Amino acid sequence: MRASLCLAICGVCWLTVSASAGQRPNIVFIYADDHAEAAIGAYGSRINATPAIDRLAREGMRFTRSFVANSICGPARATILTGTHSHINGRRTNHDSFNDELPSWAKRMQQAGYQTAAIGKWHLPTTPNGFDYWVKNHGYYARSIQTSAGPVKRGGYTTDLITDLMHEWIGQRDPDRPFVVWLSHNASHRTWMPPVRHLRKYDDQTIPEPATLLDDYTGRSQAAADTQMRIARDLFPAYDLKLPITGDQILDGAARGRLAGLTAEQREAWDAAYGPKNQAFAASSPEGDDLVRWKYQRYIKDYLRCVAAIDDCVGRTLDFLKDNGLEDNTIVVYSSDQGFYLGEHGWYDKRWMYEPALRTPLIVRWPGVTQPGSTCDAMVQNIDIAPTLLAAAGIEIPDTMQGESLAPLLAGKTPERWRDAIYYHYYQRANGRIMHRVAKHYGIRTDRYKLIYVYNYGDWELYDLQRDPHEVDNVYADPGYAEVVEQLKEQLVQLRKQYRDETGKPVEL
Ligand SMILES: [Ca+2]
Repeated sequence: MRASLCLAICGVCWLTVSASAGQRPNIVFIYADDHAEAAIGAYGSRINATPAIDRLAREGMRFTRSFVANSICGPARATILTGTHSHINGRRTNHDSFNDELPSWAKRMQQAGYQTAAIGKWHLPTTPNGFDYWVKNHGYYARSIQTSAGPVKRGGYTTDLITDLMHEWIGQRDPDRPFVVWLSHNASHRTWMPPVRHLRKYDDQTIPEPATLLDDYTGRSQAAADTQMRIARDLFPAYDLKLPITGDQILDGAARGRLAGLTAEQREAWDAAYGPKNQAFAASSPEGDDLVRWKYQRYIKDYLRCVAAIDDCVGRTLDFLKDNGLEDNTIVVYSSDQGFYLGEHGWYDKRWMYEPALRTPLIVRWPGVTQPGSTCDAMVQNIDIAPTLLAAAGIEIPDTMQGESLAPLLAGKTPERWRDAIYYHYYQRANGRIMHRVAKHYGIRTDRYKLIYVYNYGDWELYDLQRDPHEVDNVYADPGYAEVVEQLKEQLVQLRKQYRDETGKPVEL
């Protein structure tokens, strides 16, 4: 009550009160991987239910316009830590270095007396810095984990395992000092390996298809059609779709390795679940659009089974906090490193600046500050997370951070001069053998429009999101939008200047 009242007067005095009151909040930051808003009940999902994440939304604030700066895993994590765009922190692609010298919320909070932990997927080329305890874990089924204290033999389904590790870490903390833990899931990343308990979930259902599953990319940059992440063509039979390994498929080795990580008991359950489904597929032998639809069902059901496990773990964590008397003084954040294509434009994966991948869920429950069941329509971006965590802890925000604290928004107070556009830049064209081949591009998204520059193709795309929410009608060359194009280009130039991005080809006005 005191915090929100003070925020209404001024953000700075609130920070002072919060820090001096000696009641700095704990923070549990749950970070999924590739979890699209379209697969969250609170965001209006048509395809699944997420009761625990929805509970968090009912008890906190849901951001309806939450975006990323660069829609891919490693770069998103670098942005989250440092509050900077990719060209500033160096991690522009999953293969670039990361400037660990930059201030991060973890380092600042550790210095300020917080107990800090990072548990789960790390995906940066550096050793976790600013964390008292860390666990690095990649993949769905674990036999061992890498920790700050050395390797530990501990197995299980990763989503469950890292949640247990977080609860254990919180349980053994010093209760006299606040804590912050970043729980970073591998789920629901490719190759979508569900837990045994959910292997048959959705078996008797047909998941609704998105409107653009059979998109033909007419009117857009050739780069869209050149993209190699089509459900129809680019999912690998064994690696992605869990069809039998026949020996003549690319990535069979990886598929075998993945299954080798299962225990005998898990493997038995796995084969019992997929075996009959694969036999039915072989017997029906769908072709053409029917085959695309079959692939979509196989893909989306496995994806949603992985999401179901995340949701289970969010529920367990909310219960854990309540049962341990931590609910009232712990901020809980749910977000993802980016969104994902769940069949929109015929795609899986992320990268392109279209809405399903540009958006990312963001839900925050801050007892005494966020109004339960509230929503916030302000444009926010993942560069804002680091300043927000620091503000919540009453710690000064370093001027290297390019985002803004969301603390006023969380208290229901939108500052008079909040941003009216976000800037985006994607850099990673190829990705090893799994060639997504998404062209480098940057762009601007305002409340109504999105302008994208696919600079190595020399192509521009403009979408009127109000009229064309599915982004299939590129109106860049439409004379009726000439003025809009001109204004957006000027604004884009300003954003590139503001964020000091001189990478990629400049905008020609
Ligand atoms: Ca990701």
